[in-house]
This record gives sequence, structure tokens and C-alpha cells, in this order.
Amino acid sequence: MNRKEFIKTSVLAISGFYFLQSNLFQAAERRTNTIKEIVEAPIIIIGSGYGGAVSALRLCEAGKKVVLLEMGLNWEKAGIPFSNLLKPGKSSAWLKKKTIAPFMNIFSLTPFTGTLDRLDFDNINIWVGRGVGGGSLVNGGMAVTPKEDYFKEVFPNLDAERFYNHYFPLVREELKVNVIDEQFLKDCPYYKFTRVGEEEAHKAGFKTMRVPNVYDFKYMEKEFRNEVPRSALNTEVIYGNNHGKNSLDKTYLKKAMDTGNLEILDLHKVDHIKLNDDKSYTLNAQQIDTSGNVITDKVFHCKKLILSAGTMGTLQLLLRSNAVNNLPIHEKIGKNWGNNGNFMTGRNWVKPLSGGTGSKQSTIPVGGIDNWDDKEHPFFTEIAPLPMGMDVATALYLLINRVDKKGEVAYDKATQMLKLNWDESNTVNMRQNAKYFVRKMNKANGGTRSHFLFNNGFGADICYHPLGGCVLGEATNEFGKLRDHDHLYVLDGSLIPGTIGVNPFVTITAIAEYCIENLIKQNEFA
Ligand code: FAE
Repeated sequence: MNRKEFIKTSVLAISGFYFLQSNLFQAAERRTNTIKEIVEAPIIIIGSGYGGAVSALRLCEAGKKVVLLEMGLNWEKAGIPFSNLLKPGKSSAWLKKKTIAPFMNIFSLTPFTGTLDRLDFDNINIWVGRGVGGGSLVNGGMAVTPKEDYFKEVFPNLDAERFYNHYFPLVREELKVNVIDEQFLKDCPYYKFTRVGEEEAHKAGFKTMRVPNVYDFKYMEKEFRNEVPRSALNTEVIYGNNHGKNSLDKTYLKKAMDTGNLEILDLHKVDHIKLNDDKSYTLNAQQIDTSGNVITDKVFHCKKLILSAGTMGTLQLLLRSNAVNNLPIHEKIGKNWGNNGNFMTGRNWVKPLSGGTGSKQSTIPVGGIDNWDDKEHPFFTEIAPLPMGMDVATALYLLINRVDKKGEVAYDKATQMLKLNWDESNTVNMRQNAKYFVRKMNKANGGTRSHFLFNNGFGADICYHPLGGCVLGEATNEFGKLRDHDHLYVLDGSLIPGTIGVNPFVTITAIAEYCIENLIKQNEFA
């Protein structure tokens, strides 16, 4: 066997995957025990959240071989259980020494590649999911279809009828969206917070709505009867759910794996991308261990590249690659960014004499207050759980508002980090709505603005829904192909221009379905 054959055989053995043609060599300049490995693959997807999972499934179904690179851990394969809110552990944070939940970060941690990460900017903190399944591992599972009028306003060039008749029903089916049984909701002590929230909203003159979810409510009923291990009823959610939740690893990604055409490489973080003269791409990545140490420097080479690293991840990759090695980027990249109008608030002293909002709370939200049609104060809010293991007589709300003033994302070469042009002026309408809402609720029901949870009662800096910066039809063509590129695509939350009026993953999934269907039809991956 000559050196070339040896190299090829070693990598095929390592990857165990027949369609990777790879080269492995010991880097001459051995850097802290790392070796450099070069991997060839026809199509690479970066990121295994909603956009990445949809792209992987549809390409694999079309007979394409796909390699998916995910910086987070494959939890199912690793066999490590997720932690719950009251006993944070390995899954609780991405390589941090302390917990990073929105409140009560009193727990110390040994750094581990956990599921939840927080990106801190000057005036806003953004939470994201890490791991195979992306945000679906840590989110509350609220599967909300946007209001048709608002969808049309946000995406005037899309065929709304096709979305409401085809893509939205399709993704609800694929994501296994279901609705809680009303009788269970009425009887279950773990949903007192929702019943109180709805009663109080009605008393204050607000309209409420039932919110669908990907958590299997039949499973939850069995949890309640102690027939199966508990998850939502055992404070599991933002650090992962061990049971019950249909996260992407159980839906789209599982189906894609079953085709035999997908290989997922977890703990692989892409640092930057280069456009080659022949219009192919070279990716510089690092394989890490669960403590964050670099095991191997890797170079991937592909003809077609899909960026699905989530809004902030995709922007980081594009802007950093532009700064590091002149990856061409269109002038619209980074523009039209928004927090989906996220604005948290809460109320203390909620029904303190009648058991408050309940000492036991399910982690899965099922109630919402819909004030979207109010011209002066349009908002939607989730009646959110606050499972703290005791009754804190506190109601928590995540408001979703319009984004009147968009932000902008750029790259700071000196710090090598993203910069976000976003301050109080971007959240003026959100604060006004939150004030109006809390005042009206307190007037009708008693209670105070929640100083207990937030400075001055408002969490303007809490963002779970970063959107935009790579907007469909602006930075990309009508199907997510980046302008100025022939083989580079973006399929994730960054395609949505900063706002969608409800929790976004149903829309992200539907847009991804629409884009990949059309890209495949146009023979982009032939
Ligand atoms: P996302 O799901 O973020 O996936 C991106 C993936 O790319 C992640 O797994 C990253 O680890 C990976 N990645 C990033 N950079 C790299 C890199 N350089 N190399 C390799 N891999 C990389 O993207 N939305 C709802 O609709 N309903 C909810 O109830 C809800 N609750 C939420 C609760 C929390 C605590 C959080 C944080 C979010 C919540 N969201 C909710 C938002 C939702 O999860 C989010 O919009 C989607 O997950 C975004 O999907 P993407 O496909 O854009």
C-alpha cells in the first residue's frame, strides 16, 4: 500500500462512511496534539436545527449524499441524560462554569458541551440551542402558525395560499404537532398557571388562545398517572427533555438518517469558509471533545454548501469568512435583523391567597394571549411556566411584538466577534405594550410588576427568537441561494426579516421546505 492509498483507507475507516473520499495526514506543524484531516463531500450542511434538518431530509430523499456538521453533541448517541431546571448538570450550558438560564443562575457547573448557549451583546442576550436537533432540544415546543395577514405583510412576494394549504400543514404533520386535551388541562394541577393566566386575561378584557405544541400530550397524561418516566412534569425543558418532546432528532433528522444517505458529524464546529476558484468551498473546522478541547483540525471540501447554523451562527460564518479570507458577501447581509419583538415581563403577587400560580408546573406552555388585532398595542404573549419547585405566585410572559425598528449585525475584526447594532430605541413599542399589558392585568386582578424577576419588571434584553440578517429575496434569491454565489445557500431563521409575530420554528420549517423543494426542482444539487 503506498502513502496515498494508506491515507485514503485510514479516513474511510475513521469516517466509516462510503461516500466520503478523504485524505488524512499528520499536520507537519502538530498543534497541541491535533492532526489535520481533509474530507471531501458533495453536499455539506452546517447546523442541525430546523433549516438543516429539513434540507437534510429532502436532499436525502432525493437520493443525495449529505454530510451534516453540528458543533453540539449528539445526545442520543452519547447516551447522556438531560438535566432538569432544578438540578442543572452536563446539558445545562455550552461550556460555562455557571448556569445561564434567564433567571436564578446560582448553580455552578463543570464546563461541558451542553444544550443551551447564551450570546451576550451590549443591550441584548440571545439564547440558542446546541446539539443534534439545534433549538428543538431546548425550546418550549410551541408550534404556532403565523397570522395569515402578518405573514403576507412580512413576505409580500410569497404565495400565502400555497403556504397555508400546503407547507404549514406539511410541517405540522412532520413535526408531530398536537394540542392538549381541554379536560386534562382543566383537571391537571400542573396547569394551574395556565388556568389562572387565562382567567386573569379574560377578566382584564384580553382574548386567549390554545397553543399547539410538539410535546406529546398523550405522553404527558401518562406521566401524570405515573405510568411512564416524567419529563415536562419533572421540570425538564431548556436543558433538554428526556421524554415526551418530539424534537428534530425524533422527526426530520430520524427520517433523514433512515434513508442511509445522511452522515451527521457532531462536535464539529466550522470556523470559516473559503470560496475556491472552481466555485467549490473549503471549510475550516475543529472537532472538539465534550470539554471543548480541540481534538482534530479538519478541512472539508464540498461543491454545494448549505448554511443552517441558525440566525447568529450563519451570520457569524458569513461575516467572519468575509473578514478572514474575503468570502464575497452581499451588502444586505447583516441587515434587517430583529428579535421577533421578544420582550419578557412578569407579575408578582398573583393570587397569593389561593395558591398563586401553583407549586407544580408543567414546563410546556399551552396558553397564549392574542392582542395582535389591537391597532395601538398589537402583541401576542405566551402564558409561560415558571417551575421553581414552590409556589412563587408569579406569572411570566414572553411578549412577541412587531419590530418597528430593525437592527444590524456586523463583524468586529479586532475582537473577532459579532457586533449587534441594537439598543433601547429598537424596543420602544415593545416596552409600551408590556407596560400596557401589565397595568391592565394588575388593575383587573391585583399583582405588581415583577421586580422579583427583572430589573424594574421588564426583560427587554431577553431574546429567544433572533431572526433575519440574511433575508429571503434580499441577501438571497427567492429560494435561499446567496447572491454573489453559485453554490452557497442559507436555510434557517436568518431568512425571516426580524419578525413573524408568533414563535418562529413552524415558519422557519415551512420556509425551509419551500426553498429546498424549489432548489431541488431547479437541479441546484444535480
Ligand atoms: P437552530 O435551531 O438554532 O440550529 C442551528 C444549529 O447550528 C445549532 O444546533 C448550532 O449548534 C449549529 N451551529 C451553529 N454554528 C455552527 C458552526 N459554526 N458549526 C457547526 N454547527 C453550528 O437554527 N421557537 C418556537 O417556535 N417555539 C418555542 O416554544 C420556542 N421556544 C424557545 C425557547 C428557548 C429557550 C429558545 C432558546 C428558543 C426557543 N424558540 C422557540 C426559538 C427556536 O428554537 C429557534 O427559532 C429555532 O431553533 C431556530 O432554528 P434554525 O434552524 O434557524
